[in-house]
Amino acid sequence: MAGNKTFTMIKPDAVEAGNIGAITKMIQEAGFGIVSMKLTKLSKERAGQFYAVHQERPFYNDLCNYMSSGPIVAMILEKDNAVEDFRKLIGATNPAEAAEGTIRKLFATSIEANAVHGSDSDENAEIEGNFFFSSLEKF
Ligand code: RTP
Ligand code: MG
Repeated sequence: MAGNKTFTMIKPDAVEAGNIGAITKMIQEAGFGIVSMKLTKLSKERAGQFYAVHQERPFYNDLCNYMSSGPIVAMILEKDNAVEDFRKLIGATNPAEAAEGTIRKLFATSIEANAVHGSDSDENAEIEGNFFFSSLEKF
């Protein structure tokens, strides 16, 4: 059975553009509850750890620079079938390919500066939530 938690970040481009409120509203209106939430900033090293799975990819260094370029909002979200439903809500990685009405279609500016992150599995949702939140910050 699919898990009921996922993890997201509102990425630096969307925070910088003033879209924290609009994106959070879309997330809640889509039926996700916010379990944990914080505004923080990743160092390049921490961004590299978070995206370590991509370290052999050509875009890795740019991705780490971008993800550490400004504040982000980290959230643990709750909903039935959370991982899959959240990835539907955010749309394709490249906003040019994202479906109408998705968060990336509305707010992303490029394949890199694509407004939001969404975990790709229940296992990674757990790992990524624990990357940002202590047990005291999770309810
Ligand atoms: P995310 O992990 O952030 O939710 O995004 P995703 O699953 O849709 O895409 P993924 O393949 O995991 O890539 C992670 C992030 O790396 C940046 N990226 N840049 N320049 C490029 O070709 C490129 N490809 C990916 C994006 O910020 C992407 O979300
Ligand atoms: Mg991914």
